[in-house]
Amino acid sequence: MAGESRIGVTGLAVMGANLARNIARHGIPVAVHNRSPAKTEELVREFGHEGPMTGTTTVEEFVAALERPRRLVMMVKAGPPVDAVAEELAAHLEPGDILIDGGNSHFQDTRRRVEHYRERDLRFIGTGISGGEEGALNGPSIMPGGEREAYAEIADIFETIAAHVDGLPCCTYVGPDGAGHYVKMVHNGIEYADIQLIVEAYDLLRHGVGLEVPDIAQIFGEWNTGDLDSFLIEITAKVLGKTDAETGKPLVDVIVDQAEQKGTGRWTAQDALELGVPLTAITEAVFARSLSALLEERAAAAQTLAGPAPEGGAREDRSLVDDVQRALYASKVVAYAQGFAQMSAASGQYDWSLDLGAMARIWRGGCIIRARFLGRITDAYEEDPNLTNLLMVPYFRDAVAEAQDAWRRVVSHAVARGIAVPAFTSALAYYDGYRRERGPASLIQGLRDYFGAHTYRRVDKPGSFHTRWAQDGTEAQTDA
Ligand code: NBP
Repeated sequence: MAGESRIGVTGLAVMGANLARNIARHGIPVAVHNRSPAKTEELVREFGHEGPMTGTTTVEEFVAALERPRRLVMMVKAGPPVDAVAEELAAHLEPGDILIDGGNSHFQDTRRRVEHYRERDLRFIGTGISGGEEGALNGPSIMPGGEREAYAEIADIFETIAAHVDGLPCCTYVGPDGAGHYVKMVHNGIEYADIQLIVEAYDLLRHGVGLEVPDIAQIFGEWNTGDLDSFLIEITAKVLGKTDAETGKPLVDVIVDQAEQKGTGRWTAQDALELGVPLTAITEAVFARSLSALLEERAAAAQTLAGPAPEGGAREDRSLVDDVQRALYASKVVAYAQGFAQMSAASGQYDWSLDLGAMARIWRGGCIIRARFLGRITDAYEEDPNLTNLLMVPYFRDAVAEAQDAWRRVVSHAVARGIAVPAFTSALAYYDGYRRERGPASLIQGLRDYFGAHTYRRVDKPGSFHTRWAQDGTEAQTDA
Protein backbone atom coordinates (compact mmCIF):
# COMPACT_ATOMS: atom_id res chain seq x y z
CA MET A 1 0.00 0.00 0.00
CA ALA A 2 1.31 3.44 -0.88
CA GLY A 3 1.64 6.18 1.72
CA GLU A 4 1.21 9.92 1.45
CA SER A 5 4.68 11.36 1.76
CA ARG A 6 5.83 12.75 -1.58
CA ILE A 7 9.48 11.97 -0.95
CA GLY A 8 11.65 10.15 1.60
CA VAL A 9 15.09 10.93 2.98
CA THR A 10 17.24 8.24 4.55
CA GLY A 11 20.58 9.13 6.17
CA LEU A 12 19.93 11.88 8.65
CA ALA A 13 23.42 13.19 9.44
CA VAL A 14 24.13 16.86 8.74
CA MET A 15 23.13 16.89 5.08
CA GLY A 16 20.13 14.56 5.17
CA ALA A 17 18.55 16.17 8.24
CA ASN A 18 18.84 19.65 6.79
CA LEU A 19 17.56 18.56 3.38
CA ALA A 20 14.53 16.91 5.00
CA ARG A 21 13.82 20.09 6.98
CA ASN A 22 14.12 22.15 3.79
CA ILE A 23 11.57 19.88 2.06
CA ALA A 24 9.15 19.98 5.01
CA ARG A 25 9.48 23.76 5.37
CA HIS A 26 8.18 24.05 1.80
CA GLY A 27 5.06 22.15 2.83
CA ILE A 28 6.11 19.01 0.94
CA PRO A 29 5.30 15.86 2.97
CA VAL A 30 8.56 14.03 3.67
CA ALA A 31 9.21 10.66 5.33
CA VAL A 32 12.50 10.40 7.20
CA HIS A 33 14.61 7.39 8.15
CA ASN A 34 18.07 6.63 9.49
CA ARG A 35 19.95 3.38 10.15
CA SER A 36 20.20 4.24 13.82
CA PRO A 37 16.69 5.40 14.85
CA ALA A 38 17.91 7.88 17.48
CA LYS A 39 18.75 10.41 14.73
CA THR A 40 15.25 10.08 13.25
CA GLU A 41 13.61 10.56 16.63
CA GLU A 42 15.76 13.61 17.38
CA LEU A 43 15.00 15.21 14.00
CA VAL A 44 11.25 14.73 14.33
CA ARG A 45 11.26 15.85 17.97
CA GLU A 46 13.23 19.03 17.31
CA PHE A 47 12.08 20.04 13.86
CA GLY A 48 8.95 18.02 13.07
CA HIS A 49 6.84 21.13 13.72
CA GLU A 50 8.45 22.95 10.77
CA GLY A 51 6.39 21.08 8.17
CA PRO A 52 4.84 17.73 7.22
CA MET A 53 7.50 15.23 8.39
CA THR A 54 6.87 11.55 9.14
CA GLY A 55 9.45 9.67 11.19
CA THR A 56 9.90 5.96 10.37
CA THR A 57 11.95 3.31 12.12
CA THR A 58 12.25 0.35 9.75
CA VAL A 59 12.94 0.28 6.02
CA GLU A 60 9.51 -1.32 5.50
CA GLU A 61 7.80 1.56 7.29
CA PHE A 62 9.88 4.09 5.37
CA VAL A 63 8.98 2.62 2.00
CA ALA A 64 5.32 2.23 2.96
CA ALA A 65 5.11 5.92 3.90
CA LEU A 66 5.74 7.04 0.30
CA GLU A 67 3.34 7.76 -2.56
CA ARG A 68 4.06 6.08 -5.90
CA PRO A 69 6.27 6.23 -7.79
CA ARG A 70 8.34 6.28 -4.63
CA ARG A 71 11.07 8.89 -4.46
CA LEU A 72 13.81 7.94 -2.00
CA VAL A 73 16.77 10.19 -1.33
CA MET A 74 19.84 8.52 0.17
CA MET A 75 22.11 10.93 2.08
CA VAL A 76 24.64 8.44 3.37
CA LYS A 77 28.41 8.27 3.21
CA ALA A 78 29.67 7.81 -0.33
CA GLY A 79 31.04 4.39 -1.28
CA PRO A 80 29.85 0.98 -0.02
CA PRO A 81 27.12 2.48 2.25
CA VAL A 82 25.27 3.73 -0.86
CA ASP A 83 25.23 0.21 -2.33
CA ALA A 84 24.17 -1.26 1.01
CA VAL A 85 21.30 1.20 1.49
CA ALA A 86 20.17 1.05 -2.15
CA GLU A 87 20.06 -2.76 -2.06
CA GLU A 88 18.13 -2.76 1.19
CA LEU A 89 15.58 -0.29 -0.18
CA ALA A 90 15.34 -1.96 -3.59
CA ALA A 91 14.17 -5.18 -1.99
CA HIS A 92 10.96 -3.38 -0.97
CA LEU A 93 10.41 -1.27 -4.11
CA GLU A 94 8.23 -1.75 -7.19
CA PRO A 95 8.97 -1.06 -10.88
CA GLY A 96 9.28 2.63 -11.68
CA ASP A 97 10.27 3.72 -8.16
CA ILE A 98 13.17 6.17 -8.01
CA LEU A 99 16.32 5.83 -5.92
CA ILE A 100 18.15 9.13 -5.54
CA ASP A 101 21.75 9.28 -4.31
CA GLY A 102 22.34 12.81 -3.00
CA GLY A 103 25.86 12.18 -1.61
CA ASN A 104 29.23 12.81 -3.18
CA SER A 105 29.49 9.52 -5.04
CA HIS A 106 32.08 8.87 -7.71
CA PHE A 107 30.44 9.30 -11.12
CA GLN A 108 31.63 5.88 -12.29
CA ASP A 109 29.82 4.28 -9.33
CA THR A 110 26.71 6.19 -10.35
CA ARG A 111 26.99 5.00 -13.95
CA ARG A 112 27.19 1.43 -12.66
CA ARG A 113 24.21 1.90 -10.31
CA VAL A 114 22.01 3.49 -12.98
CA GLU A 115 22.61 0.47 -15.19
CA HIS A 116 22.19 -2.04 -12.38
CA TYR A 117 18.82 -0.65 -11.25
CA ARG A 118 17.58 -0.17 -14.81
CA GLU A 119 17.91 -3.95 -15.20
CA ARG A 120 15.69 -4.26 -12.12
CA ASP A 121 13.05 -1.83 -13.50
CA LEU A 122 14.01 0.80 -10.94
CA ARG A 123 15.21 4.27 -11.77
CA PHE A 124 18.37 5.74 -10.26
CA ILE A 125 19.22 9.43 -10.03
CA GLY A 126 22.72 10.47 -8.94
CA THR A 127 22.60 14.05 -7.82
CA GLY A 128 25.19 16.49 -6.59
CA ILE A 129 23.96 18.68 -3.74
CA SER A 130 26.23 21.57 -2.92
CA GLY A 131 26.29 24.19 -0.22
CA GLY A 132 27.04 22.19 2.94
CA GLU A 133 24.55 22.11 5.77
CA GLU A 134 23.48 25.73 5.31
CA GLY A 135 22.71 25.11 1.64
CA ALA A 136 20.86 21.88 2.36
CA LEU A 137 18.61 23.74 4.79
CA ASN A 138 18.04 27.04 3.02
CA GLY A 139 18.46 26.14 -0.64
CA PRO A 140 21.33 24.19 -2.21
CA SER A 141 22.58 24.03 -5.76
CA ILE A 142 21.32 20.68 -7.08
CA MET A 143 22.89 18.76 -9.99
CA PRO A 144 20.78 15.69 -10.87
CA GLY A 145 21.78 13.09 -13.45
CA GLY A 146 20.10 9.90 -14.69
CA GLU A 147 17.08 9.25 -16.89
CA ARG A 148 15.36 12.46 -17.94
CA GLU A 149 11.92 10.87 -17.38
CA ALA A 150 12.90 10.00 -13.81
CA TYR A 151 14.06 13.56 -13.23
CA ALA A 152 10.67 14.80 -14.43
CA GLU A 153 9.11 12.95 -11.47
CA ILE A 154 11.22 14.85 -8.94
CA ALA A 155 11.76 18.15 -10.75
CA ASP A 156 9.04 20.10 -8.94
CA ILE A 157 10.35 19.12 -5.50
CA PHE A 158 14.03 19.70 -6.31
CA GLU A 159 13.39 22.98 -8.09
CA THR A 160 11.29 24.18 -5.14
CA ILE A 161 13.87 23.41 -2.46
CA ALA A 162 16.90 24.64 -4.45
CA ALA A 163 18.40 28.11 -4.07
CA HIS A 164 16.94 30.68 -6.44
CA VAL A 165 18.78 33.50 -8.22
CA ASP A 166 16.89 36.06 -10.33
CA GLY A 167 13.80 33.89 -9.97
CA LEU A 168 15.50 30.82 -11.46
CA PRO A 169 16.16 27.63 -9.48
CA CYS A 170 19.77 26.53 -9.00
CA CYS A 171 18.75 23.08 -10.20
CA THR A 172 18.36 21.61 -13.64
CA TYR A 173 18.57 18.21 -15.27
CA VAL A 174 22.29 17.73 -15.97
CA GLY A 175 22.45 14.64 -18.19
CA PRO A 176 22.35 10.83 -18.32
CA ASP A 177 23.84 8.34 -15.82
CA GLY A 178 26.80 9.85 -13.91
CA ALA A 179 26.58 13.38 -15.36
CA GLY A 180 25.17 14.98 -12.20
CA HIS A 181 27.84 13.57 -9.94
CA TYR A 182 30.50 14.44 -12.51
CA VAL A 183 29.46 18.08 -12.59
CA LYS A 184 29.36 18.13 -8.78
CA MET A 185 32.86 16.64 -8.73
CA VAL A 186 34.20 19.36 -11.05
CA HIS A 187 32.35 21.96 -8.97
CA ASN A 188 34.27 20.70 -5.92
CA GLY A 189 37.52 20.70 -7.89
CA ILE A 190 36.96 24.32 -8.87
CA GLU A 191 36.24 25.02 -5.19
CA TYR A 192 39.72 23.60 -4.39
CA ALA A 193 41.32 25.89 -6.99
CA ASP A 194 39.35 28.94 -5.84
CA ILE A 195 40.39 28.34 -2.24
CA GLN A 196 44.04 27.74 -3.17
CA LEU A 197 44.17 30.97 -5.19
CA ILE A 198 42.67 32.91 -2.27
CA VAL A 199 45.19 31.37 0.10
CA GLU A 200 48.08 32.27 -2.20
CA ALA A 201 46.78 35.87 -2.46
CA TYR A 202 46.63 36.01 1.35
CA ASP A 203 50.20 34.69 1.62
CA LEU A 204 51.41 37.30 -0.87
CA LEU A 205 49.63 40.14 0.92
CA ARG A 206 51.05 39.00 4.22
CA HIS A 207 54.60 38.08 3.31
CA GLY A 208 55.12 39.67 -0.10
CA VAL A 209 53.54 43.02 0.79
CA GLY A 210 54.02 42.86 4.55
CA LEU A 211 50.46 43.53 5.72
CA GLU A 212 48.93 42.51 9.04
CA VAL A 213 46.03 40.04 9.12
CA PRO A 214 43.27 42.59 10.00
CA ASP A 215 44.37 44.77 7.06
CA ILE A 216 44.19 41.76 4.75
CA ALA A 217 40.70 40.98 6.04
CA GLN A 218 39.67 44.50 5.06
CA ILE A 219 41.22 44.16 1.59
CA PHE A 220 39.28 40.95 0.92
CA GLY A 221 36.13 42.77 2.05
CA GLU A 222 36.85 45.48 -0.53
CA TRP A 223 37.60 42.94 -3.25
CA ASN A 224 34.21 41.40 -2.59
CA THR A 225 32.52 44.50 -4.00
CA GLY A 226 34.10 44.11 -7.47
CA ASP A 227 34.66 41.39 -10.08
CA LEU A 228 35.82 38.97 -7.39
CA ASP A 229 32.45 39.24 -5.56
CA SER A 230 31.81 35.69 -4.31
CA PHE A 231 30.93 33.65 -1.24
CA LEU A 232 34.51 32.44 -0.79
CA ILE A 233 36.02 35.97 -0.88
CA GLU A 234 33.28 37.13 1.52
CA ILE A 235 34.03 34.40 4.07
CA THR A 236 37.80 34.89 3.66
CA ALA A 237 37.31 38.44 4.98
CA LYS A 238 35.34 36.99 7.90
CA VAL A 239 37.80 34.21 8.75
CA LEU A 240 40.78 36.61 8.58
CA GLY A 241 38.87 39.14 10.67
CA LYS A 242 38.33 36.67 13.53
CA THR A 243 40.42 37.06 16.70
CA ASP A 244 41.12 34.07 18.92
CA ALA A 245 39.51 34.74 22.29
CA GLU A 246 42.15 32.76 24.19
CA THR A 247 45.33 34.30 22.79
CA GLY A 248 44.14 37.58 21.29
CA LYS A 249 45.88 36.59 18.02
CA PRO A 250 44.18 36.33 14.63
CA LEU A 251 42.46 32.93 14.67
CA VAL A 252 44.23 32.01 11.43
CA ASP A 253 47.53 32.15 13.34
CA VAL A 254 46.51 29.51 15.86
CA ILE A 255 45.02 27.05 13.35
CA VAL A 256 47.41 24.23 12.33
CA ASP A 257 48.51 24.82 8.70
CA GLN A 258 47.68 21.32 7.52
CA ALA A 259 44.82 21.10 5.01
CA GLU A 260 42.53 18.11 4.79
CA GLN A 261 40.60 16.75 1.84
CA LYS A 262 37.82 14.27 1.28
CA GLY A 263 38.64 13.26 -2.28
CA THR A 264 36.49 15.08 -4.84
CA GLY A 265 39.38 17.39 -5.84
CA ARG A 266 41.61 14.37 -6.32
CA TRP A 267 38.94 12.61 -8.41
CA THR A 268 38.64 15.70 -10.64
CA ALA A 269 42.39 15.73 -11.24
CA GLN A 270 42.45 11.97 -11.82
CA ASP A 271 39.72 12.19 -14.43
CA ALA A 272 41.47 15.13 -16.12
CA LEU A 273 44.49 12.84 -16.50
CA GLU A 274 42.25 10.11 -17.92
CA LEU A 275 40.71 12.53 -20.43
CA GLY A 276 44.02 14.23 -21.26
CA VAL A 277 42.70 17.65 -20.24
CA PRO A 278 45.27 20.13 -18.87
CA LEU A 279 43.77 20.91 -15.48
CA THR A 280 46.69 22.57 -13.77
CA ALA A 281 45.04 24.89 -11.23
CA ILE A 282 42.79 22.28 -9.60
CA THR A 283 45.54 19.68 -9.64
CA GLU A 284 48.06 22.07 -8.06
CA ALA A 285 45.45 22.88 -5.41
CA VAL A 286 45.18 19.18 -4.55
CA PHE A 287 48.97 18.84 -4.40
CA ALA A 288 49.26 21.98 -2.27
CA ARG A 289 46.99 20.35 0.32
CA SER A 290 49.07 17.19 0.17
CA LEU A 291 52.26 19.22 0.69
CA SER A 292 50.69 21.07 3.62
CA ALA A 293 49.93 17.73 5.21
CA LEU A 294 53.67 16.95 5.51
CA LEU A 295 53.87 18.95 8.72
CA GLU A 296 56.84 17.22 10.34
CA GLU A 297 58.84 16.98 7.13
CA ARG A 298 58.27 20.68 6.49
CA ALA A 299 59.45 21.56 9.98
CA ALA A 300 62.70 19.65 9.39
CA ALA A 301 63.17 21.08 5.88
CA ALA A 302 62.66 24.62 7.19
CA GLN A 303 65.83 24.16 9.25
CA THR A 304 67.81 22.60 6.41
CA LEU A 305 66.90 23.76 2.91
CA ALA A 306 68.29 27.00 1.52
CA GLY A 307 66.20 29.85 0.10
CA PRO A 308 64.67 33.18 1.06
CA ALA A 309 62.39 33.08 4.11
CA PRO A 310 58.98 34.50 3.19
CA GLU A 311 58.44 35.69 6.77
CA GLY A 312 60.09 38.94 7.73
CA GLY A 313 60.42 40.18 4.15
CA ALA A 314 59.17 43.45 2.69
CA ARG A 315 57.21 45.68 4.99
CA GLU A 316 54.25 47.66 3.72
CA ASP A 317 55.10 47.61 0.02
CA ARG A 318 51.51 48.40 -0.88
CA SER A 319 52.18 48.80 -4.59
CA LEU A 320 51.65 45.05 -4.99
CA VAL A 321 48.15 44.94 -3.51
CA ASP A 322 46.36 45.85 -6.76
CA ASP A 323 48.66 43.50 -8.67
CA VAL A 324 47.66 40.62 -6.40
CA GLN A 325 43.97 41.37 -6.99
CA ARG A 326 44.48 41.30 -10.76
CA ALA A 327 46.61 38.14 -10.60
CA LEU A 328 43.93 36.46 -8.49
CA TYR A 329 41.22 37.31 -11.01
CA ALA A 330 43.27 36.20 -14.04
CA SER A 331 44.21 32.91 -12.33
CA LYS A 332 40.59 32.34 -11.40
CA VAL A 333 39.52 32.81 -15.02
CA VAL A 334 42.08 30.16 -16.01
CA ALA A 335 40.92 27.75 -13.29
CA TYR A 336 37.31 28.03 -14.49
CA ALA A 337 38.34 27.82 -18.16
CA GLN A 338 40.12 24.55 -17.35
CA GLY A 339 37.22 23.15 -15.31
CA PHE A 340 34.71 23.94 -18.06
CA ALA A 341 37.05 22.49 -20.71
CA GLN A 342 37.14 19.31 -18.64
CA MET A 343 33.34 19.12 -18.44
CA SER A 344 33.19 19.69 -22.19
CA ALA A 345 35.64 16.82 -22.79
CA ALA A 346 33.73 14.54 -20.40
CA SER A 347 30.47 15.42 -22.13
CA GLY A 348 31.94 14.18 -25.40
CA GLN A 349 33.61 11.15 -23.87
CA TYR A 350 30.51 9.91 -22.02
CA ASP A 351 27.91 11.24 -24.48
CA TRP A 352 26.16 13.52 -22.00
CA SER A 353 25.38 16.65 -24.09
CA LEU A 354 26.06 18.89 -21.09
CA ASP A 355 24.67 22.43 -21.29
CA LEU A 356 27.68 24.21 -19.77
CA GLY A 357 25.96 27.60 -19.58
CA ALA A 358 23.23 25.99 -17.47
CA MET A 359 25.88 24.50 -15.17
CA ALA A 360 27.30 27.97 -14.48
CA ARG A 361 23.73 29.22 -13.90
CA ILE A 362 22.89 26.61 -11.26
CA TRP A 363 26.14 27.43 -9.43
CA ARG A 364 25.18 31.09 -8.99
CA GLY A 365 23.38 30.35 -5.73
CA GLY A 366 23.35 27.79 -2.95
CA CYS A 367 26.84 26.46 -3.48
CA ILE A 368 30.32 27.21 -2.19
CA ILE A 369 31.64 28.69 -5.46
CA ARG A 370 28.65 30.99 -5.96
CA ALA A 371 29.89 34.20 -7.53
CA ARG A 372 28.93 37.15 -9.68
CA PHE A 373 31.49 35.94 -12.23
CA LEU A 374 29.38 32.85 -13.11
CA GLY A 375 26.80 35.00 -14.89
CA ARG A 376 29.51 35.90 -17.41
CA ILE A 377 30.17 32.20 -18.07
CA THR A 378 26.47 31.52 -18.67
CA ASP A 379 26.35 34.46 -21.11
CA ALA A 380 29.41 33.13 -22.93
CA TYR A 381 27.92 29.66 -23.48
CA GLU A 382 24.53 31.09 -24.44
CA GLU A 383 26.25 33.11 -27.13
CA ASP A 384 28.35 30.17 -28.35
CA PRO A 385 27.33 26.71 -27.08
CA ASN A 386 30.33 25.19 -28.89
CA LEU A 387 32.86 27.41 -27.20
CA THR A 388 36.19 25.59 -26.84
CA ASN A 389 37.80 27.70 -24.11
CA LEU A 390 36.46 30.51 -21.93
CA LEU A 391 39.73 32.41 -22.41
CA MET A 392 38.67 33.05 -26.02
CA VAL A 393 35.49 34.91 -25.00
CA PRO A 394 36.00 38.68 -25.45
CA TYR A 395 35.07 39.53 -21.84
CA PHE A 396 37.52 37.02 -20.30
CA ARG A 397 40.15 37.52 -23.00
CA ASP A 398 40.21 41.27 -22.30
CA ALA A 399 40.11 40.85 -18.51
CA VAL A 400 43.16 38.58 -18.60
CA ALA A 401 44.95 40.81 -21.12
CA GLU A 402 44.42 43.75 -18.78
CA ALA A 403 45.65 41.74 -15.77
CA GLN A 404 48.60 39.93 -17.26
CA ASP A 405 51.37 42.44 -16.54
CA ALA A 406 50.35 42.52 -12.88
CA TRP A 407 50.07 38.71 -12.90
CA ARG A 408 53.65 38.36 -14.17
CA ARG A 409 54.96 40.87 -11.60
CA VAL A 410 53.23 38.97 -8.79
CA VAL A 411 54.57 35.57 -9.88
CA SER A 412 58.11 36.98 -10.35
CA HIS A 413 57.97 38.63 -6.94
CA ALA A 414 56.72 35.44 -5.28
CA VAL A 415 59.42 33.30 -6.90
CA ALA A 416 62.17 35.77 -5.92
CA ARG A 417 60.88 35.93 -2.35
CA GLY A 418 60.48 32.19 -1.91
CA ILE A 419 56.70 32.34 -1.53
CA ALA A 420 55.16 29.23 -3.10
CA VAL A 421 52.22 30.18 -5.35
CA PRO A 422 51.66 26.98 -7.35
CA ALA A 423 48.15 27.82 -8.56
CA PHE A 424 49.04 31.38 -9.67
CA THR A 425 52.16 30.08 -11.39
CA SER A 426 50.65 27.07 -13.09
CA ALA A 427 47.65 29.12 -14.28
CA LEU A 428 50.06 31.59 -15.89
CA ALA A 429 52.08 28.76 -17.44
CA TYR A 430 48.87 27.31 -18.89
CA TYR A 431 47.92 30.72 -20.28
CA ASP A 432 51.31 31.18 -21.90
CA GLY A 433 51.34 27.62 -23.21
CA TYR A 434 47.80 27.88 -24.58
CA ARG A 435 48.46 31.12 -26.48
CA ARG A 436 51.64 29.76 -28.11
CA GLU A 437 51.13 28.64 -31.68
CA ARG A 438 54.38 26.68 -31.86
CA GLY A 439 55.83 25.28 -28.64
CA PRO A 440 58.78 23.02 -27.86
CA ALA A 441 56.88 19.68 -28.01
CA SER A 442 58.59 18.91 -31.35
CA LEU A 443 61.66 18.07 -29.28
CA ILE A 444 59.60 15.65 -27.16
CA GLN A 445 58.59 13.89 -30.37
CA GLY A 446 62.20 13.81 -31.57
CA LEU A 447 63.35 12.24 -28.31
CA ARG A 448 60.51 9.71 -28.32
CA ASP A 449 61.41 8.72 -31.84
CA TYR A 450 65.10 8.40 -30.87
CA PHE A 451 64.63 6.07 -27.90
CA GLY A 452 61.42 4.30 -28.84
CA ALA A 453 60.89 4.67 -32.60
CA HIS A 454 57.53 6.25 -31.75
CA THR A 455 57.57 8.25 -35.03
CA TYR A 456 56.70 11.92 -35.57
CA ARG A 457 54.69 14.05 -37.98
CA ARG A 458 56.27 16.83 -40.06
CA VAL A 459 54.99 20.39 -40.49
CA ASP A 460 55.57 20.34 -44.26
CA LYS A 461 54.01 17.08 -45.44
CA PRO A 462 51.47 14.48 -44.23
CA GLY A 463 52.38 11.07 -42.84
CA SER A 464 54.35 9.47 -39.98
CA PHE A 465 58.12 9.46 -40.03
CA HIS A 466 60.97 7.76 -38.24
CA THR A 467 64.61 8.74 -38.27
CA ARG A 468 67.09 5.86 -38.19
CA TRP A 469 69.05 7.57 -35.43
CA ALA A 470 71.40 4.70 -34.64
CA GLN A 471 71.93 3.52 -38.19
CA ASP A 472 72.51 5.91 -41.07
CA GLY A 473 70.45 8.88 -39.76
CA THR A 474 68.10 8.85 -42.75
CA GLU A 475 64.39 9.51 -42.44
CA ALA A 476 61.75 6.98 -43.45
CA GLN A 477 58.03 7.44 -43.87
CA THR A 478 56.33 4.72 -41.81
CA ASP A 479 52.72 4.85 -43.00
CA ALA A 480 53.23 5.00 -46.74
P1 NBP B 1 28.11 11.27 6.36
O1 NBP B 1 28.82 11.24 5.07
O2 NBP B 1 28.90 11.50 7.59
O3 NBP B 1 27.29 9.90 6.52
C1 NBP B 1 26.58 9.63 7.71
C2 NBP B 1 25.26 8.97 7.38
O4 NBP B 1 25.46 7.75 6.65
C3 NBP B 1 24.52 8.57 8.66
O5 NBP B 1 23.15 8.80 8.46
C4 NBP B 1 24.85 7.09 8.78
O6 NBP B 1 23.90 6.37 9.54
C5 NBP B 1 24.77 6.69 7.34
N1 NBP B 1 25.38 5.37 7.04
C6 NBP B 1 26.67 4.99 6.99
BR1 NBP B 1 28.09 6.06 7.42
N2 NBP B 1 26.85 3.72 6.65
C7 NBP B 1 25.60 3.24 6.47
C8 NBP B 1 25.11 1.96 6.11
N3 NBP B 1 25.93 0.95 5.81
N4 NBP B 1 23.78 1.80 6.06
C9 NBP B 1 22.95 2.82 6.34
N5 NBP B 1 23.35 4.06 6.66
C10 NBP B 1 24.67 4.28 6.73
O7 NBP B 1 26.90 12.34 6.32
P2 NBP B 1 26.87 13.83 5.74
O8 NBP B 1 28.06 14.63 6.16
O9 NBP B 1 25.51 14.33 6.07
O10 NBP B 1 26.98 13.63 4.16
C11 NBP B 1 26.07 12.85 3.40
C12 NBP B 1 26.53 12.83 1.96
O11 NBP B 1 26.52 14.18 1.46
C13 NBP B 1 27.97 12.34 1.76
O12 NBP B 1 28.07 11.65 0.55
C14 NBP B 1 28.78 13.61 1.70
O13 NBP B 1 29.99 13.45 0.99
C15 NBP B 1 27.80 14.53 0.98
N6 NBP B 1 28.01 15.95 1.22
C16 NBP B 1 28.33 16.43 2.44
C17 NBP B 1 28.50 17.80 2.64
C18 NBP B 1 28.83 18.34 4.00
O14 NBP B 1 29.03 19.57 4.11
N7 NBP B 1 28.86 17.52 5.05
C19 NBP B 1 28.33 18.67 1.58
C20 NBP B 1 27.97 18.18 0.35
C21 NBP B 1 27.81 16.82 0.17
P3 NBP B 1 24.08 6.23 11.13
O15 NBP B 1 23.57 7.51 11.73
O16 NBP B 1 23.24 5.08 11.48
O17 NBP B 1 25.54 6.01 11.39
